[in-house]
Amino acid sequence: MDKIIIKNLEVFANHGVFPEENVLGQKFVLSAVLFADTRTAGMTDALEYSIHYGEVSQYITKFMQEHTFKLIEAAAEQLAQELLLAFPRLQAIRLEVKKPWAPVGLPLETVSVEITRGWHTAYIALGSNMGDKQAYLDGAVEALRKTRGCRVEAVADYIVTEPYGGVEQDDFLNGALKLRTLLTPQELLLRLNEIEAEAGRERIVHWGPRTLDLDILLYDDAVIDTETLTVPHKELHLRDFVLVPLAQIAPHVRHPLLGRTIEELKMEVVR
Ligand code: PH2
Ligand code: MG
Ligand code: MG
Repeated sequence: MDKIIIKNLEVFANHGVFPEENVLGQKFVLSAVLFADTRTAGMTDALEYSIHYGEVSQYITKFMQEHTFKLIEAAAEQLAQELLLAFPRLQAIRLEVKKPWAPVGLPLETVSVEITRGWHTAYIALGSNMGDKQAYLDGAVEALRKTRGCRVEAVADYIVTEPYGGVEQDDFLNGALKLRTLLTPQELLLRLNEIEAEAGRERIVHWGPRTLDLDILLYDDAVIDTETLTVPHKELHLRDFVLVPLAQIAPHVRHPLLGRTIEELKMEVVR
């Protein structure tokens, strides 16, 4: 991807673990690589299609002056997040925070942290088979819209489906949505669990009736297998109640392990 680069912006600020640092202040030097598509700006010569590096520099300066963190890790993390939220064309950022006068008592040139953060694309499955099913699904979409660092970009039509998996229970209402997010997969999972809990979700019978079920189907091209999280979702390719809504919003997206598109997977399951 294209880059806009800000190199060695000096800011006098008060971050540090030692109380003296918070009072006296010192010099910080920041560099940022802004990942964004500059093609349209390049072809039209119009700033509105790009990111104003002057505004970003001002934003960085103000942010560093107005906050006091102990760690440069925290300064970098919070600043990267704020920039990604404030500049819509910014896809990702590599941010370096240097502290050349770090009070270590030794003649080092500088210390620094460098992080890369950015927007990710996740697809979430929604399901409910208790109470006001539509209200539970709508509530989940709304809760994600309001979550900091989450942007709901598409919501598939809900469909009524028969229970799958052998447990005798009421029909489901199922759906899927596309999310742009700054959260890591684990953070996203915790947020989804919170939203389920707020909807009164109780885990009594495995695969049993539920007010609200939110599952991560895909997260970029990530392949994750931990105790608490498996991505892509283990049964994504077997379930028509997932593939039908997902194919409506992501027909050409490819399953990172099976190498088939969602539309292809759907055609194999829905006959
Ligand atoms: N979810 C399950 C088990 N069975 N059946 C349908 N139709 N829809 C679901 O969302 C569903 C299910 C476990 O997550
Ligand atoms: Mg589920
Ligand atoms: Mg679940």
